[in-house]
Amino acid sequence: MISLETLLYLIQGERVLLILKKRGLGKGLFNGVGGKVKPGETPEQAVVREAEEEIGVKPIQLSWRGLLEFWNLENGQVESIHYVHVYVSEKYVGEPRESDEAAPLWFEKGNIPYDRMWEDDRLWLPVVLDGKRVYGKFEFEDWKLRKWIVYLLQQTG
Ligand code: 6OG
Repeated sequence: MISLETLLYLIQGERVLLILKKRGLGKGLFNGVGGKVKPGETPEQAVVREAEEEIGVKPIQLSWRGLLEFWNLENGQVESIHYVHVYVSEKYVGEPRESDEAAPLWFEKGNIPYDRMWEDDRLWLPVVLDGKRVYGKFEFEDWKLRKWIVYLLQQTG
């Protein structure tokens, strides 16, 4: 199964909004807002829809910050591949609120709870929060991170 997904980090000054996922993939972990891109949607449209659904906020300016590939292997076989477009937004309408899916919480950029997040996040999120763009490929075997590579993308314009 190959799926196209999104991740969004809302930023307010030195703070970042994470959500505690209450169900689905990554339940019990902090992550950005996001989910699968539906047929007919662009990743930007999907991430705006997910922000509205998960925390009741409408991003009005998105900055594309990277592409991540997550390869999940089980018993040596590729089970799923997730292509995830990453965005940050400093401008949005509404106040983050809890939903069935997610509980939002602000963190200082220097105090991100990496020990309660996916193992890959500490490898690329600091770079994104530093204003840069990344490409990363991460191979998980039985949900443990086994191999990874992260490139810093050249800034154009
Ligand atoms: P739903 O299936 O809940 O969308 N996602 C990951 N995020 C991180 N940081 N690391 C991973 O490594 C991830 N795998 C998936 C993408 C799943 C959400 O979880 C993200 C989506 O925002 C394994 O609709």
